[in-house]
Amino acid sequence: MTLAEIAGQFQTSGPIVRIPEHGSGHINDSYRLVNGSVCQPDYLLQRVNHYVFKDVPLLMRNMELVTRHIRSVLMEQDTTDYERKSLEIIPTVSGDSFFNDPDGNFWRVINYIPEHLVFERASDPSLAYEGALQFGGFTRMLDGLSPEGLGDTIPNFHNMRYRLDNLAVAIREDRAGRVRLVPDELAYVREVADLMCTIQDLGDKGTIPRRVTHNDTKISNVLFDLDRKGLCVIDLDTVMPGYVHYDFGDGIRTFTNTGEEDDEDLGNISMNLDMYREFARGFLEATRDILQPAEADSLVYAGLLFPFIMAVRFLTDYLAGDVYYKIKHPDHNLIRARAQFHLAQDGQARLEDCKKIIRDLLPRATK
Ligand code: GN1
Ligand code: MG
Repeated sequence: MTLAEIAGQFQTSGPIVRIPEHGSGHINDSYRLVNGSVCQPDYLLQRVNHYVFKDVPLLMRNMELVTRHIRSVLMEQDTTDYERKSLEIIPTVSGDSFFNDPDGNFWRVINYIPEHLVFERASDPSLAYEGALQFGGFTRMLDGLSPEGLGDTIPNFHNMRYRLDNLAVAIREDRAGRVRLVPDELAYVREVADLMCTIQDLGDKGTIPRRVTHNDTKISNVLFDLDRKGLCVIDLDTVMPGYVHYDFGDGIRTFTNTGEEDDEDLGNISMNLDMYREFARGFLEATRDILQPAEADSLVYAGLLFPFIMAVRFLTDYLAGDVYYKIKHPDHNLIRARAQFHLAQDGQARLEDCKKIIRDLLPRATK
């Protein structure tokens, strides 16, 4: 089927005149459905990667629950422009949330939010604050939705022990013959593995509560308006039960990094504490009064965990022969892994400063 035929399966209004590719995700393919009628909206058509997301119907059910809940919260708050501030699933002509094509691909259409900006890197602290308000607001709005109603779109997605086990399998199998190329990286993993399981262990013991979490709170998953104010959180594929640390942590990983996620020059990479402070300030402004003391007290470890877990995942994919992430060149996953390990190390070096930043932002009772 052509893209135009697939787009025709959905309840869009107005003639779709162009379908250019859209965005920079590592997993799904996205296209903008450009409306020929100026008074009708554009849409976003996405093919959901069913190699990564094994249960797309479950994923779409989660997405329906979450988008509906967020819209109802925004409407209660009397937000006039809730359409620009939330995602909406556009149903197929038969009323389903996705379309299954004859080749077995899964497609969905969502609203396209016009006049937005996307950033791959935070260029000033106000972006970190604005982005954090969005992700913190997401946590806050979903505080009223029970995580037990959602399924795991990717089981154990941010379970550090599971990711370490997967790395161990990739090392044992050595499918791409690359294990000999990464002795330093593997030594670092062994050295810090226990520290990086801090959040997982608190969760396993029941010390921190499960919540509905986004699980991909990178800066490029916030839309900003043309005045660089946060508008909306996007990319809800990995919304599932988790810990607040997952969302705080991936935000810290991407908003504070002075380099690129895949920077070859490790000298460019560090954790910028001004960004850290502003991200933490925005996130805690939105979540301060819903967080439990045990969550607040352990939040700082999330900033280490996320660069590290991403590095472990990139490294595992490198050793397995690049089967998961889209890559631009053969060493891409290795370069990503090295960059993220470097950021984790920098976070370790700044841990005491980060603790102080968070302590100063919390109300006295949880200090
Ligand atoms: C993937 O597809 P994208 O870019 O939204 C990944 C995230 C990683 C991210 C790294 C389902 O997200 O976990 O943080 O790449 N998503 C999945 O940039 O694995
Ligand atoms: Mg994503």
